[in-house]
Amino acid sequence: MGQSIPDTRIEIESREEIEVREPPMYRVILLNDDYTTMEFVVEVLVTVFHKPYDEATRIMLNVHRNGSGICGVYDFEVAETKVATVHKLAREKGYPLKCTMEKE
Ligand code: TYC
Repeated sequence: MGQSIPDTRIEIESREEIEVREPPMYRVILLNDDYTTMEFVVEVLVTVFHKPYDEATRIMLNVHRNGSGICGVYDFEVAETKVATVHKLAREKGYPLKCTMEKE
């Protein structure tokens, strides 16, 4: 009759908590001014925000009438790059066009 070996095993609880939150998203907002041409704003909406021409025209007129308007919703890096691109293109043409971003 052998001596019984004491059970020294321990139970390891390996419960990992996985982060499942979505990354925050940012609205990119175009602001109205009195100097930037309507054509340039439409061009920006088509080339930077990939809007079809008719939608770009609608967004531009909405900004013109209401003072500001949403161009799109993106993650932080994309939104930041779009804002910087709009400002760069506008400054190259001497327009004061402004664009901002806000967390959703
Ligand atoms: N208000 C400008 C004009 O009458 C047009 C314009 C629209 C400017 C939208 C900026 O974000 C803007 N020429």
